[in-house]
Amino acid sequence: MTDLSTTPDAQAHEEIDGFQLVIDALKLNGIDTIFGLPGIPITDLTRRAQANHMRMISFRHEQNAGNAAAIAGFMTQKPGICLTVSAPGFLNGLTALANATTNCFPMILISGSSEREVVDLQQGDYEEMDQLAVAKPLCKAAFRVLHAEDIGVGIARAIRAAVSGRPGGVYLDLPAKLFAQSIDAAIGRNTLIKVVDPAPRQIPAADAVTRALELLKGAKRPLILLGKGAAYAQADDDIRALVEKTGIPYLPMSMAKGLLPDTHDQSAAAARSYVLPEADVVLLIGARLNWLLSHGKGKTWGGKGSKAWGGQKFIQIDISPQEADSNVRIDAPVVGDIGSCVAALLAGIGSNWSKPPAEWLDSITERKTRNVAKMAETLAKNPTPMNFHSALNVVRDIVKANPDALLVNEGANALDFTRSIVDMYKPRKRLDVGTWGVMGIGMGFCVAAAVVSNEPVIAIEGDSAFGFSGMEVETICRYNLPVCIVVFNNNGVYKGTDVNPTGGTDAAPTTFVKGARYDKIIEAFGGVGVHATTPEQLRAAMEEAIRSRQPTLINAVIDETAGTESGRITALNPTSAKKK
Ligand code: OXT
Ligand code: ADP
Ligand code: MG
Repeated sequence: MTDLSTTPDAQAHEEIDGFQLVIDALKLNGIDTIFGLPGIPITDLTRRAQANHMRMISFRHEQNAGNAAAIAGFMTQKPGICLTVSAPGFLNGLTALANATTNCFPMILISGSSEREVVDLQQGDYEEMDQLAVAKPLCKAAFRVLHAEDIGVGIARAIRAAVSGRPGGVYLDLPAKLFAQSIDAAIGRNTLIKVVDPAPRQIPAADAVTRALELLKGAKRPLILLGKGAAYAQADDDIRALVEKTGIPYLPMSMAKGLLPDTHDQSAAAARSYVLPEADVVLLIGARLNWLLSHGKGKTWGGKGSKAWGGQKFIQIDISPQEADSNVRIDAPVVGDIGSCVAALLAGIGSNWSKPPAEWLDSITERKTRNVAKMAETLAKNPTPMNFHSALNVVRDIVKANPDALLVNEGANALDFTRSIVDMYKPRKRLDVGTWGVMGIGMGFCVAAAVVSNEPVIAIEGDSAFGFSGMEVETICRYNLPVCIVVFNNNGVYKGTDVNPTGGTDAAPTTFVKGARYDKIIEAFGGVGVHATTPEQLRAAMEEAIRSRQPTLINAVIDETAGTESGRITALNPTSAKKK
């Protein structure tokens, strides 16, 4: 290209193109990382993002880039950006966008798209698809930008939609023609918007706070439930103060583990099935009464039938005013951001709040002690082959010794046992399958966790779960990320023992190649592969992975008979009503 910038005329007409405006708009808003996969029409955008000192993390499949963006959003409260090509690339990213929206993670999926005129007349363009229409029902908001002058507004709207109120996924459609448009540089730069206060605080109404405190004060068996909204809110000190000043026992949902250390005296996690039905007043902080909490009713909550109310009164802190009453009556909704709501409750509590009755606390301690002792006994066993417990006993120690490390976790048994066995010590360190129980978040989450935090990342992966995103071990090696993947290899989905009932040669649907060596996969890309058949080997390999910060994959051989169908959620498997 001829450099005309020295001539006075060219100076007067300095131009800026759509590529640069997108990059400048993101950077202006403090976004410094893009997770994506190049191709028409966004290849140059990926190159130029890198040339402009953005971190451009290139994946092998868009779904993993999308999952990375989503969890980066959860960790940072800034929208994670996923960049894809049109139609198939967009669709690959869309699953992650929908999952982000379901989990209330802020994320923006930016996809290039084909020529509007051709797409709208369905004339068969390259990768033709009306992406905006497809995305709309699956995300919080969707926008398209047609003119370079509107890029600033488009990105500002996407950022606000992703992080304000209940966070979620946003789709931004950028047609191929937009990137090449050039406009006067000064005018173009002037169109960019630095979003002021993108997630404004939402102060709860004073009467809502009073109502909640009245209810809590009258409780004989109060319980606090912390959800991943509480972890997202980054109001860690106030949440801890609220728990400690009231003396109320609390239960962390999976991704809220570590908000207070799991070893905290007031944690009732080890007495979950006792406290849920017994509690009389439950304070929900950033947790929905969805399937993970049995919809707030039924036997889990002491109800007489599967849908019967257990008699609890609920206080619910949530930023979404529509969340209350979605499953059972909420007697005291407190609508606002968690930071403001918890601060308001704390102010109302003052210094002479009476702790819950000793009878309630003692009965919880008794159950906890019993369950913890039972667990310790199981963990101390050393069977051959390893089972979930003997392997997780090692992981538990390693996480304890490295409380800043992030723990990514997916699978069924590999998920459920890890959740209850491995204690977390710090907020937002446990990243898992979330609201959908989705498989495939593993390697995307690992990449983002390492890129965002620069801390070591440990992934505990069922062998099935790992398969959904396994090719990203190349990405992990390429960026030399400090990720230690442990594949709990029990030869299948849930377990490896099913057989084809016909006696035919096809494998049973839940089983994989027996004795597979997942460790060999990472060796292909220069990472460290370890085959571990004993807790000692597993411990040595994990310690070395954390010390060296080398990408590592440990194939941990687990007894193929040890798992349960669907892990802890066996009851959700439909069984035929047909009489045999
Ligand atoms: O109180 P009780 O006595 O009940 O005891 C509880 C606690 O009190 C106690 N506890 C403790 N005891 C002692 N000490 C401590 N510290 C302690 N802490 C707790 O332990 C128990 C259990 O506690 P928990 O877990 O808190 O309680 P509970 O009752 O389990 O809680 C209920 C739930 C619902 C909140 C909880 O179970 C939960 O969060 N569950 C999430 C479940 C989930 O999301 N599962 C993943 C989905 S399963 C299935 O869908 C799979 N698929 C299909 C598929 C999916 N998902 N996605 C896609 C895209 N395609 C397909 C597939 C393919 S899983 C899967 C792969 C599986 O195979 P893998 O090879 O990957 O994995 P393996 O199974 O390992 O082979
Ligand atoms: P879990 O699965 O851990 O129970 P959920 O995803 O069901 O958690 O619930 C998270 C809730 O937190 C959502 O209802 C969401 O609206 C809410 N939330 C997220 N961020 C905030 C925030 N900053 N302030 C208030 N509520 C929030
Ligand atoms: Mg398995």
